[in-house]
Amino acid sequence: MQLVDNAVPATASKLALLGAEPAFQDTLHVGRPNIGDARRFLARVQEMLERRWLTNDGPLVKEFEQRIADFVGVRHCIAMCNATVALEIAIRALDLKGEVIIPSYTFVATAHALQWEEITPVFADMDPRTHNIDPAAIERLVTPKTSGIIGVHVWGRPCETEAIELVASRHGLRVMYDAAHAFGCSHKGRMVGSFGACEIFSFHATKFLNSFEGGAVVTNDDDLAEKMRLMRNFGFAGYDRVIYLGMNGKMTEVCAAMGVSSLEGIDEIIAINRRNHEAYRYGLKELPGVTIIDYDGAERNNYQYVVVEIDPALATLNRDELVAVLHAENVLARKYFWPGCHRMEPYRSLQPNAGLLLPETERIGSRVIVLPTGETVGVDTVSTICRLIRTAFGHAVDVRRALDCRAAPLAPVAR
Ligand code: T4K
Repeated sequence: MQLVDNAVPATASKLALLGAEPAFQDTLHVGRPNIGDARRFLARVQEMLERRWLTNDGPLVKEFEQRIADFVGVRHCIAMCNATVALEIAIRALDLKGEVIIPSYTFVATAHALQWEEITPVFADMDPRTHNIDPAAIERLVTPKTSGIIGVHVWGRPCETEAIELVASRHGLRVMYDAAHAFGCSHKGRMVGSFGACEIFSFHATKFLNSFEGGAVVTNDDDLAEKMRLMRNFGFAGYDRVIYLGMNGKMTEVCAAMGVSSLEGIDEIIAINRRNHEAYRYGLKELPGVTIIDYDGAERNNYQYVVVEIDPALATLNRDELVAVLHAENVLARKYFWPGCHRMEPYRSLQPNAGLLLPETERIGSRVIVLPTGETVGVDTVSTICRLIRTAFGHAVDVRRALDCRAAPLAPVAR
């Protein structure tokens, strides 16, 4: 593996922000889809077209569900059109009401799924060591209106499920997990997907395992599974019989074809992600104020997110300055999950003081940067990105001056 030489930052003039050509001609994205074996996918699509069964619980969806359930080791998998709808259906099937406690540090879909069901998301602070919801913060937010908790396994690193379920049992609350990031990960040797009443995966194009758009609810609860299966299809329990308020949450056959093909290549994708993660760790080693978040080597991980924390007290540039440097190089690094759900609408207006109880979410949220990885990113690319980061930190004064000039209003033209 060719890795970056940590010792030698290039000269400042090599940075696009300071006038050089961008290091990359084509934009590097966080979330560039992994395609896997396109021929196998296309063969499945051809068969699907010949079968003329395109959606509504077709054979590819059934196969995808069975394979996911087997992989995770649960009794039921109900595939859906995306994880947001899967969250909504699960929330309704669990009969959550009133207030539900969730982290603010998550993709806004977790909060929206509740608000859409007219349930108030109550934002709990994170544990800064894990970026996951802090069980002690949950306990402090329980009120007579609280009906449940949705934990989010941020970056695929599992929540403290034991502590969360203890709080839940003390207060009689239901627990479910947004496992959008955590397919293929384990917690204490048990696959994510089998915790709480149910868990939700996302197979969106940007996820390491993708079905274009897609998601799934997995559960060991037979009754809950049956209810969600019907709710996914308008609540139909037979040709002319509707027994629940349902919606259209179905996964299409073409999405399932992509999902099955992706699943067949999962080991290769994880190996690539892991290799890239290690290359980033090596490339950013011992850079003051820069920490790459780690995965527990004793567990199964998908390594789909390369997450770096920049400590403004120790690093020569802050997170936003580094993002500007990388964007100028066509590296579209992302500030997930900035600024936190509580600062997004409608929560910002509905709960204007929520931030007062979220100091760690605010602090960590302003430090995190997510870097590109996946099938389209090779170790040479990782080396270049790390070298750019080292160069920027090594020439912070020049970088800051260039950013100040860009921000300054144009001086009036002299006559
Ligand atoms: N819960 C959690 C914790 C989640 O993180 C998510 C989704 C959900 C629930 C909801 O799951 P779904 O309902 O989506 O199944 C992206 C994804 O769209 C979103 O699925 C994901 N989390 C989130 C973390 O990332 P954006 O708004 O950042 O997407 P966007 O359009 O900026 O795309 C990201 C990058 O990927 C861009 O630079 C472009 C690139 N890209 C994207 C697509 C779709 C490509 O190169 N090709 C593509 O086909 O949310």
